[in-house]
Amino acid sequence: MSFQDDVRAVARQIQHADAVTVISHIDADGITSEAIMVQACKDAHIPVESVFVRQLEPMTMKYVPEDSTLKVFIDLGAGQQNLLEERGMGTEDVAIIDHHISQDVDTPYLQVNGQPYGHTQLSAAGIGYLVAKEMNPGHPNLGMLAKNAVVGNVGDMMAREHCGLIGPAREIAADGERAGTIEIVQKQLNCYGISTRPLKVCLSFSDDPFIPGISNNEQKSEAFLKKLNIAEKTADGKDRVWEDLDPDEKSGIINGLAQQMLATGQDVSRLLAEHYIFPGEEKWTALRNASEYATMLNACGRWARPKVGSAVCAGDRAQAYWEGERMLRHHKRIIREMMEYILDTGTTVLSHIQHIHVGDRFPDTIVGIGAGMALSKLDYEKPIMILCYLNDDPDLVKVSMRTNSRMVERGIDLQAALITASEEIGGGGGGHKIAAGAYIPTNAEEGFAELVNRIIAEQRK
Ligand SMILES: [Mn+2]
Repeated sequence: MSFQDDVRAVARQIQHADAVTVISHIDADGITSEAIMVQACKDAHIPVESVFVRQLEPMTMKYVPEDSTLKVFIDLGAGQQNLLEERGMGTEDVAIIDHHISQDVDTPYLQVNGQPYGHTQLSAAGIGYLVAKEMNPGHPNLGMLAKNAVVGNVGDMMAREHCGLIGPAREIAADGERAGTIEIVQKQLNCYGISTRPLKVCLSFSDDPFIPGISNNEQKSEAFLKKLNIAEKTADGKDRVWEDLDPDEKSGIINGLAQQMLATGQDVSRLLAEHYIFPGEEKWTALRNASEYATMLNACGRWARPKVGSAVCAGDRAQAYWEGERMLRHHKRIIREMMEYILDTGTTVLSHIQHIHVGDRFPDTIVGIGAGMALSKLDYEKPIMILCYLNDDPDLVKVSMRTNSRMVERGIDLQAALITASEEIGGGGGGHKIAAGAYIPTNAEEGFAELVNRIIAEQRK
């Protein structure tokens, strides 16, 4: 079997279904995945409903209806096939579209997953798009589906490692470009917020790559722009954003930053990246480019309104869009408050990490993001660990850790550290080298930071 064979098999399973239930995850990849599958089913005249879960686990299985619909698990399911088996689901009841590590069970559920074929930079939304395209290659909404797929891939950090999408995900972006829904802009500054962030803010927030004298420094960013004679405001007094700049201004900034980096012996290989712009969306809105769009969807999901995000993906630019905008503003405000709380309270600094317990002040769904933001203002050499309580489970503490690319290059692997440490005390963890999380028993909280500190100390080169 090839990857394409798997795509085809899942597409056929869906096409033969009388009705479908899509079960998906609440982040940007999950939400775009759901939107893609719902659209594909609707266009094939298959009745479809959907369910979002924060995680597929014994407690959330109750949201998966016990009816005769085909259950399409997307962006989850591969690692939880035992739950499907325990439910008594057969191969004819299930199709799994996922990009997480698969778990072997006795029942050979139909699954399409890029992992075994080496497509490690292809998220669930990307695979969902390929299934939808296989269901109807001449799909009239292919451009819209491709756009959603690119948002999902970018939201799941598939463009991070190579400063752009690669492989099948890149081909999907090219499909969107052909359909006129996506504009791929090459050799742009590797930064976030190109459509809505004022220039100096956009520059000062970039920390991958870290630009000495610019990153984390809004005043110096402003001075840098002034030196290059780049106006910060438009004629009518609005803050200009990266997208507003003309090509000469963009290359002026890029050259200036490259010089600044080279002068201090920095590696400039991550300075440029590909941007994915959506020309059909309003300028100066979060929907205008893939990464800011993904943030809006994540905001909807993390504040328990994934269906709002889904409606935005399906094209709602009225009520759902306004609600999405509101969630995004709220999301950013709470994250800023959390960052300020961490900076005001201060972290406990150990030899190799720093940590803080925020109790139940902030929802566990945003603690990791707040950690990353706070770290950009703290000692970057010491990964930050944030502990918080869960409002629905007093027996567990959520642990979030963040570091940055410079420390990953020096050997830090937060995923490995948290898996080892949490398993030692009866918890569980996962994630990536740069960002990871774990759940640990509340009674094992004491001493956990010291345990992780020892592991991180051994990792440091
Ligand atoms: Mn995903």
